[in-house]
Amino acid sequence: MKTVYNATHALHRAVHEFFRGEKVPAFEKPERADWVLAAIERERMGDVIAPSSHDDGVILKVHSERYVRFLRGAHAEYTALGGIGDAFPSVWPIRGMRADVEPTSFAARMGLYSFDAGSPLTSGTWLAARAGADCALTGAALLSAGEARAFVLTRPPGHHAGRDFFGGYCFLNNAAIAAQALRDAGCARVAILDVDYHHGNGTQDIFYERGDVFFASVHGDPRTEYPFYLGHADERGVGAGEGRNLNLPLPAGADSATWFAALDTAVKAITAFGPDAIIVSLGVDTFEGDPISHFTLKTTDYPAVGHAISALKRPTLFVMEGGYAVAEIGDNVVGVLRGFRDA
Ligand code: OKP
Ligand code: ZN
Repeated sequence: MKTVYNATHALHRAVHEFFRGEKVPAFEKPERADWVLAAIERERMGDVIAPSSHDDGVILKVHSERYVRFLRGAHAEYTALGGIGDAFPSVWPIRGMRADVEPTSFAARMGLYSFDAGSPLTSGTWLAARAGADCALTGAALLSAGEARAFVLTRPPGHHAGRDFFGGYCFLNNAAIAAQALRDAGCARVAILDVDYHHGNGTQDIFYERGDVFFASVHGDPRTEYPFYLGHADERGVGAGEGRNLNLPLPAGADSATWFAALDTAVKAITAFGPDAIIVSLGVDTFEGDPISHFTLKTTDYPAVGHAISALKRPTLFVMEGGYAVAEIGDNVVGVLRGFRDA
């Protein structure tokens, strides 16, 4: 299985985030990808390749033009205004306020295009995220060229980024970009299976009204878990997307058997949808030792995740999302990929 690796990921290196009233070292850090790459090489999972360059065409089908324009120049704009270090939003257009008028103020645009204050925007965020989109597009092209599987190893992650907003450490939605690329390359139907601990609200947002891309997610119940305001079981899609969104929220602390039963439900629903290709938003923050999540999977459980996904019997692109227990992240990711390959 080839790995498309974003070698420029470390350009995105947030210093702090806010946690329980304190500034703490950012959880989403470069070491995450370094450790996954080390495990890929140690376990001889296959060639590690660089992405090829793609224009913005597919990106602009899943993200709005004004959002992409903002993101590309945001940190330089912040610095020119005297901003120091990483940029954070501080004000948001909540219900009843205007999101259709793009303000001139930089602070106001930071809030317009984000939904939390936990996603530092750094000097290298755009370059790292844009290279990640190239990795996603390269991974999709591998599947279109006949590969049965591939892995996109990138950060920052993508599944919380919606059509015109960032948040949850995510800026460009790599999984959504790959799904759109596969659609454009001739797949009539694509399914995205999100196994990250956190609901992929951005991916759901992008495809909620579309019938051609099925989104299924197993995640911590948003009543108590981030991203809180989306991810409930009654969100089933609208219009052409009716019935094409499946949320399987589980209580924080859910055991592995419960989690695997939900995964099985998702796999059955995707099978019924009949996709031509699968994108897996692969977060391993379901791990028992994850510092910001509350499921209880063990390292020895991860091969069974890959095995369960292989039952879909479709070309499959794994895209890296979360996982913050750095010492174990490599073994957990490689476990999934190995379980899939060896099925
Ligand atoms: C991104 B992904 C921790 C609070 C949670 C946001 C979590 C984003 C997770 N300080 N902050 O889905 O793994
Ligand atoms: Zn997560």
